[in-house]
Amino acid sequence: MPDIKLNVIKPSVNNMAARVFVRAAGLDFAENDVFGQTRSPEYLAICPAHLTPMIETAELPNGALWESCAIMQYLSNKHGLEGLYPSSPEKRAMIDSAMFYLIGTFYPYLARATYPALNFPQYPGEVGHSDADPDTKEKARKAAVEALAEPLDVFRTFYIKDKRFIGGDKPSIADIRFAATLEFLAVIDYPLPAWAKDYVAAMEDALGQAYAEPAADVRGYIGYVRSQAS
Ligand SMILES: N[C@@H](CCC(=O)N[C@@H](CS)C(=O)NCC(=O)O)C(=O)O
Repeated sequence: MPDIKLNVIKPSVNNMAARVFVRAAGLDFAENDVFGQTRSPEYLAICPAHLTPMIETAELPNGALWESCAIMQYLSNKHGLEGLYPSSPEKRAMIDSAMFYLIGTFYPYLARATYPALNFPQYPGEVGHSDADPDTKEKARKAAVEALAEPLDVFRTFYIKDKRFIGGDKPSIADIRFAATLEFLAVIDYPLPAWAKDYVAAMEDALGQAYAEPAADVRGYIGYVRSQAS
């Protein structure tokens, strides 16, 4: 029986991050597809936040852990994955900062910009979740698309800078989280700058099947929603 049970929803980039990570790290895992089951009494009993990705292991105090970045940090710590999550305080600080910046600033704009096209429910607190009229929601969505460019460029100018990846020559867990996130922008035909396209290609090149297999599920879903919309 594998060490790690990873509960996933395959079209999601939050899940893609964890799915790429366990493959890239060569961990012993089993994926459990919980599409449509995250609000069942059984799932809620384990994960009251009804979120994926979520790992289950008896070694954790409450038996479960969610939040993609926390999962990658925990498993890196547990298995001593120095390459993906270096223990040098300075290198680690940059990786942590990039992940917090992504989750706290970049992703909320990206979710507001893309979730309507993906047919995903909005993040809590988003205008899409409120009783605002459709025009107001569309205005907020367009404003989020506009707002994406600035934090996106921060990844280039600050976190990646003159290196290949946030992690340096090799991808780190922050790179896995960032590259996976960029995948969703295809659903709105976001004009990804050349550097970002090259970056995703470099990630795919560096990680091979570990990246390609989970990415295919996200890209397949985007292809499906786009075919339904046209
Ligand atoms: N910040 C979280 C976001 C997780 C998240 O939003 N998961 C969604 C899929 S994209 C989910 O599992 N939703 C199911 C539900 O709320 O019932 C992470 O990075 O893991």
